[in-house]
Amino acid sequence: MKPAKEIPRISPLDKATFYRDFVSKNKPVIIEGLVNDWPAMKKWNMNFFAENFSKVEPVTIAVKNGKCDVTIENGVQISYTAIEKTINKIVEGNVQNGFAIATTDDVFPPDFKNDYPPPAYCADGWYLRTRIFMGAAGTTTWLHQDLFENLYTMVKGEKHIILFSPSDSVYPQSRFSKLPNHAQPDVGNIDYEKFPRMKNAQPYVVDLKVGETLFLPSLWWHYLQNKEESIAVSFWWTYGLLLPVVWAAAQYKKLREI
Ligand SMILES: O=C(O)CCC(=O)C(=O)O
Repeated sequence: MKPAKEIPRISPLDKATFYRDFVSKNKPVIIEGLVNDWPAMKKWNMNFFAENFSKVEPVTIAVKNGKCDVTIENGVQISYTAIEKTINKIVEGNVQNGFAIATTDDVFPPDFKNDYPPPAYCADGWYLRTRIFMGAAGTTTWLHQDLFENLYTMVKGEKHIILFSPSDSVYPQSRFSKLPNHAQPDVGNIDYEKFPRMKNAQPYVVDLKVGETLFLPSLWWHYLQNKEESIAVSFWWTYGLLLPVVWAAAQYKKLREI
C-alpha cells in the first residue's frame, strides 16, 4: 500500500456546510464532539449491556483468529444469540473463539434509542437505520463497502480504521458471490504476490477515539480493527444518486418476502 494519508478532524459544522463540503463530495472526515450530549457516552459499557439486556438477542457474528467469520463459501454467518452468552467472551478478549455484535437496534426496547439521538445531518435521511457494534480487542471486520452514507461514532474504546476510495482497485469479490460487497485481500496481512495492485492502493487511516464520529461516505471501502474492547453506533442513510438504487433494492427485498 502507499503511505497512509490521514483523515482530517473538524468541529461540528452546520448541516448545509457539511453536505456541501463532505457528503456531496463523497469525502470522509472525522467530527469531534458531535454527540457529546448522548446519554450513551456516560452510561454504556459492557456491564451496562450485561445487566440490562442479558436476554436480548442481537445479530451476532462468530470471531475466529481475530476475524469476524465471513467466508466466500458461507457468506456472513450470523446468529441471534443472547447477550448473556456472548458478553463474557467479549470482556475476556477472546478472539480465537469469540463473538462480535453487529446488530440493528430494533432488538432493544424502544426507550434504548433515547441514549443516542441521530445527529441533524442524518435525522431526516432516507432509509435511516442504526446499528450497534460491540467487540473484543483485536477483532477485525474484513474490507468491504456499503451503498449508504454512514456516521460512525465510538462510544467506548478505540478502533483502527483503514479506508480506500471507491475508485481504488482493491480486488472486489464477484458481485454474484456470497460476499458481493467485500474485497478479496486481507488488509491486515496483504499477499502482494496474489494482489499486486494493492501496492498502489491509497489507504486513509484513523484511530477513531471515544466521542469521535467518522463520516464514512457511500461506497468507500472500510476495514476496522478494535484496538480495545469497543462499542460503536452507526447511522446509515442514503443520499443523491444512490437513492434510486437503494429504493430499487428495498422493493426487490419486499417482493422476495411476499
Ligand atoms: O464496526 C465494525 O467493525 C463494522 C462497521 C461497519 O462495517 C459499518 O458501519 O458499515
